[in-house]
Amino acid sequence: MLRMRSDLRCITGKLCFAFQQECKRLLRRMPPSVKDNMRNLLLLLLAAFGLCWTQYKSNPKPVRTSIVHLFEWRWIDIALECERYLAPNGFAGVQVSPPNENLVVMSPWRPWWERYQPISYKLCSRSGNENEFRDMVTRCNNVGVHIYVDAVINHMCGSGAGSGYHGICGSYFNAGSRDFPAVPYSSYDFNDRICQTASGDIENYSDPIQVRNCRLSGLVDLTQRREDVRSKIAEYMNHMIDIGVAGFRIDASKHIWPMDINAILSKLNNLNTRWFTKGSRPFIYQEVIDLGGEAVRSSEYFRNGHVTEFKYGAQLGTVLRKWNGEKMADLKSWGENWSLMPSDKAVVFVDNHDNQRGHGAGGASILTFWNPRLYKMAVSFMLAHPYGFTRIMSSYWWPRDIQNGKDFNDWVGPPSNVDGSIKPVTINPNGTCGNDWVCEHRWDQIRKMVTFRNVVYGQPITQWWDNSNHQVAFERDGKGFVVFNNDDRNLSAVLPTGLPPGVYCDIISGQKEGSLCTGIQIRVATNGTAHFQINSRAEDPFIAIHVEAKL
Ligand code: AAO
Repeated sequence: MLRMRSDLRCITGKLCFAFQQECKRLLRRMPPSVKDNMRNLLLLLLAAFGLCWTQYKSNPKPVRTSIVHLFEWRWIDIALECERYLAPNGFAGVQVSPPNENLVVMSPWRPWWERYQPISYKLCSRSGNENEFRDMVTRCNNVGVHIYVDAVINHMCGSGAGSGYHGICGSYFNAGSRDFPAVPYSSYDFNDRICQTASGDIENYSDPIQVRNCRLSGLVDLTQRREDVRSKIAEYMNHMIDIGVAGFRIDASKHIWPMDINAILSKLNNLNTRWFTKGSRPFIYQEVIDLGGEAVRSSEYFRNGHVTEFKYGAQLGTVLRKWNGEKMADLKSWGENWSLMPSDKAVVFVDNHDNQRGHGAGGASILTFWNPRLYKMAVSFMLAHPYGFTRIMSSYWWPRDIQNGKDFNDWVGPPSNVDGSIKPVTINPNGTCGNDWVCEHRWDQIRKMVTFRNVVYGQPITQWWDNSNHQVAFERDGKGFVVFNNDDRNLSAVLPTGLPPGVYCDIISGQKEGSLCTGIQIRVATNGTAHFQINSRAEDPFIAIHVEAKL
């Protein structure tokens, strides 16, 4: 019954919307010679359907549409960031680094990747202890920013990690005999008897069986087919759900059979009703790298939830770098037509913690903070475009040492003190971060495009313009308009914006402060057109306006 009603609302909503669009189109094209009463009649109908549209609009409350990965941040810093920055700027949530106890790696010295080698499911890591984790979840939820945990459940530590009390919180393990008493797991819980490769590692990605049953980079591989393994994993995840987390990134999902993930998910509790409506399920996004050409496909995981779309950053990077003759104008069909997965399944990002330093996949086209001008454009395009669920990367600085295309410092961990503890994220008077934290999410343009995405949420692209080259512009139906100039020539064009007439403040060069604009002002004429000028050498060669930045 409920479902029927919501389908009906959806269909009616879509009809209203289509009718409104048609009226708008007719009005735009109507020659002045047409009698006034005809115009009036259409305006009346438009107003009536405007009412019906408002009634069926899905999200009357301000929406929050993007999450940020605060890579390697301490829980106490994330709690502060939720309160002082993420909530006021409309961020939906935070992806946090793996919170469970991991192997302490001393050589190389305390690499970031030690956190992807679990020793136990105690909430105890370089980011903080369980009390600090609870405090972070509570304080972030209290201001409407939700926590998404990076769940490393495919494996435990590397098979060569030896034995001893080297878990970061002192738990004992023996990697050789597959003994992890702090969970507990024993040799029966691992895939060693099932994997068929000579080395025991994944040797060939075109064989889906070994991709799931053998070790990824030597990491001892759990058998999620076993009931006790499923239960231990679910117990770990439920512990965090009960504390108040909203969902999970499932690390290395490609290496777990989709049906085993499904079985684990079916054991998960509903979200904590202190913050979430009764019956809410955790938001799940699975890390599956599918750039095409391999045996394992993203689509195998859709029934479990969302999936990371790695083609997104790789292809967007190629376009913005103008490689292979690709142009921004080609982005007119951006989305499924570029053989990306269905939008409602995709978690999208320009870069992630792996491919920003040459791990994982994506290749050289990936844009990162090291190339700030193009990076800001890429992230802003992602936030302006309706495709996918958006995740923003927030990094720390490290001393890159690139020789023949490889970064020999790709292992360097977060800013830390001599004892290995992570340094606090300090905030400079101008709002940027100190102590070598890059904080891309605090870059002005990115912050304001997060707001843009919230304002235009649910609105399709209704006008697209390009110069057949690297200049493009598009409207998010009546709510916002963006123009990008990645060309070698200046842009000067009068474009139909579809926005109500008035003066708008460009949120990239400045912002609306009261009735004033600190940046470029864009005047939308009564026929909806506006004149845009963007110098090809501008540091930020793009303009964005939306209805909440109207003066
Ligand atoms: C560390 C050491 C290792 C050591 C190991 C055990 O670095 O030398 O053997 O400990 O002692 C992270 C680090 C690893 C680290 C690990 C554990 O990245 O270096 O190993 O922690 O500490 C695959 C997986 C994907 C995974 C990615 C890194 O499919 O799930 O590798 N990402 C996640 C995390 C990541 C983490 C782990 C998983 C493990 O995000 O941070 O590892 O928990 C192909 C496949 C991909 C595959 C890549 C890389 O990609 O498609 O599935 O990702 O190879 O192996 C073209 C192709 C593209 C291909 C790519 C590279 O682009 O189109 O498909 O080339 O060949």
